[in-house]
Amino acid sequence: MTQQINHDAEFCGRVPLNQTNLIQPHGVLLVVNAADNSILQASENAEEIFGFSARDMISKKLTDFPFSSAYENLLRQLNENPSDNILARLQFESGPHITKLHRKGAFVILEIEKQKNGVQEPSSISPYEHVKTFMAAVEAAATTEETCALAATELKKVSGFDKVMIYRFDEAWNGDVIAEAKEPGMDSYLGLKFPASDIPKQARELYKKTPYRLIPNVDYEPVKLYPVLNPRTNAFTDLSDSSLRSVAGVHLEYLRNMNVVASMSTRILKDGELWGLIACHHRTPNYLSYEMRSVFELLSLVISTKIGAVQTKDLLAYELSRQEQLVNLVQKTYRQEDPKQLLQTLLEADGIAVVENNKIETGGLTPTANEINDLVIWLGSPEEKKLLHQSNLSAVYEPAEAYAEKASGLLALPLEGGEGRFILAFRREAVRNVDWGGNPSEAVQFESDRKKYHPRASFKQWQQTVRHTAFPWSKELLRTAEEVQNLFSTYRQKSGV
Ligand code: BLA
Repeated sequence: MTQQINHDAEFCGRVPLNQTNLIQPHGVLLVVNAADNSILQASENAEEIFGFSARDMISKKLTDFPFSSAYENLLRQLNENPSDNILARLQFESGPHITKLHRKGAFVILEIEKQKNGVQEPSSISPYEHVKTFMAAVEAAATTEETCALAATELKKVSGFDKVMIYRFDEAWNGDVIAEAKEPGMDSYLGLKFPASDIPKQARELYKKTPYRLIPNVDYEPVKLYPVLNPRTNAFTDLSDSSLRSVAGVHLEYLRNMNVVASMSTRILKDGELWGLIACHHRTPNYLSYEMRSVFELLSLVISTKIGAVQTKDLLAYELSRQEQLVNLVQKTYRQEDPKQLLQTLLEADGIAVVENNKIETGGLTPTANEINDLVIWLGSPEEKKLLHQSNLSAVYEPAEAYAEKASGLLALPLEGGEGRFILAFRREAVRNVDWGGNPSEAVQFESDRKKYHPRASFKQWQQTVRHTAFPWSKELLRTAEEVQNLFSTYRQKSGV
């Protein structure tokens, strides 16, 4: 198996996103002192909204403008909930504009969106009609994949993006493209996996506060804040939660390498955690209206609710059959019948070993008695009788390489009542081919000075064969295993076997 470098944690995860005083030009940004409403910094395009240059703006207070009382209302809301992002339509010199406010320490950051730059809504039907159609269609979807495929198709229709993908994070924060709707002639990423470092952890973290990230044109001319440093702190103002914040260079290069000119990503949360993204690409500049972005937000909620419902239904079915099997297991144990076959079914294993008093009983596909003996010595006596589960046993216990085909997966249930009492469940190797969107080992390309770096240039399918790995033990299965462990521990104590 290819050993992968974890660029997510080691390198890309440290690219600072707050060390910039630049914004994208599709809006104007002001940094305001929350205490006295004085304007401390303004983006150099302020004139386009306010009719005053950035230099002139910083001698003013927000209360000097006609929207003053509306602003003070918003400020009150923000003071009550300082972690909120507040959106409002405020009246400026140049007309009404969508404005976002958020708090950063002692400062309020205002981001005023410029008008839509003449891009037509792609569809004559109201976006809300599309939402209705989508919600009705999604009712009938039976799986997560089906739901996501419907969402991608509908969102492409409604937004006019050239490509809409649904991207699901795996347990290591790599992402799988599980649904895609695209214009003919564009590269397809459906079924491909992208390494975690493509959206490193500090970039993922931002979705906790901001539901989407919009980059209307990767070839934008960044706009500076004036003055460069915040006069209160003599440092850059932290723009990490700002929607207009200029984009990290490495990501702009990444999008260019994908032949993408505009990009938008909307979070999909599940149980409060980032589950995935709706990732959209366009081959020409695309400024999406605020209304359309709201549709994305709404549909991302519908998707996560549906995913939750599908999973609850599957879990319920699993729970029912598990309960039945557990009852069977209890009966078998008390009747002193051989439980191995049932354990194998219950733990979804290819082989089972029951180890007790230096006696090893096996059923199904397992390593030899000697190999199991050595394995038990290696397992020792786990603290608090914690379960041990591995889907790549030879990575942590080298001798297992010799029998990887038979047993790459191990679930060890240490039992009460003496050293070396275990139920061991084994899973055979399941050779997996993983299709990556470009070679993940080449995710970061360093120049010869080892300082400058670039993202990979190719996203063509790159196949990795993963060996010595079994299907992982699911969270639900581990709960079942704990119940089995309790049952056998109690049985032992009661019967004194
Ligand atoms: C940001 N990377 C992002 C974002 C996405 C991706 C969606 C959020 C911004 C956006 O919406 O465009 C990645 N986009 C993808 C992926 C697909 C897609 C995987 O459409 C697949 C279909 N990126 C690199 C390397 C580094 C890196 C090597 O390739 C670091 C060294 C970093 N990506 C990186 C950073 C950001 C980012 C720092 C945040 C950009 C910002 O907010 O300024």
